[in-house]
Amino acid sequence: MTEYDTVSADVEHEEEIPEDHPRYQDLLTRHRIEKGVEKGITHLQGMHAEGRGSAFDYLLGEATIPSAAAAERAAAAHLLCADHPVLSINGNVAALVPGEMTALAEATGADLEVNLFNRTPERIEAIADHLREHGAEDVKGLEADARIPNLDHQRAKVDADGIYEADVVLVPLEDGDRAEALNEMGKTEIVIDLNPLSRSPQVAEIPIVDNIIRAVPNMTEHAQELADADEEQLRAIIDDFDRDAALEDAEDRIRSGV
Ligand code: PTJ
Repeated sequence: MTEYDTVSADVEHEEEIPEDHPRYQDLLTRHRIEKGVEKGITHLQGMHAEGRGSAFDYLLGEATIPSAAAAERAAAAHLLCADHPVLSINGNVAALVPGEMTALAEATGADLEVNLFNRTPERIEAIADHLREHGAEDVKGLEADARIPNLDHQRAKVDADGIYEADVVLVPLEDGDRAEALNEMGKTEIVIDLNPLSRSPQVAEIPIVDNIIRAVPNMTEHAQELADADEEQLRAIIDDFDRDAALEDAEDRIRSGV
């Protein structure tokens, strides 16, 4: 199949997308976001976010570049070392990688917490149900009994025994203000974002410039492989990772196309 062969716009099930299509991952991603909007999980703004991400991914060659692979390993090590790791879920994350986030939570002992930019009780419930349908047992974010300081009302709502007290938080596809506010709370932030210039990866201790549909399974694989590693080995992986070099490398790849 060539890049110019088309796939019907009204694909009902993702299995109908041919895996040998050269833009398979992009078509799959778009399809999942559309389904997410239809199910009331993903906000319409999530489509714009996806379009932006897709453009960066195209320029990165739709592949995990080596600096992102190193970030994914360091992120897995951080989650394994943490006292209380939490994986934050928004409408795009829930639509794209519900089962994969559940598997990562299981491999690292992390909690899953729904935390939305455009928060409504209906979306929170729909996302929690969707995660449960994909194997999640305990989903946080419904209590919303604590607030992230210095952030306006809806976006600041978190669970007191979840993101609020977490030491390491994975915040994928996040808006910059919230990432900065979490950073100011002193949390170790792991950010997945295809735009290396976005404020979220810029403030993260571990910025992962990769498509979330590749990044999360990669992190789970690392976590499974490192399950028996001791703290010293995990800290060595974390210390070896250079966040500034990784951000620079991703930007170079996007600008140069090499
Ligand atoms: O579900 P809600 O209400 O919490 O809203 C979620 C969105 C994503 C709409 C909201 O957080 C938002 O508007 O985010 P931004 O500011 O558009 O940022 C999203 C970032 O994610 C952008 O920098 C995109 O490049 C990046 N991105 C989009 N899709 C992917 C991605 N990064 C990795 N993988 C993707 N598939």
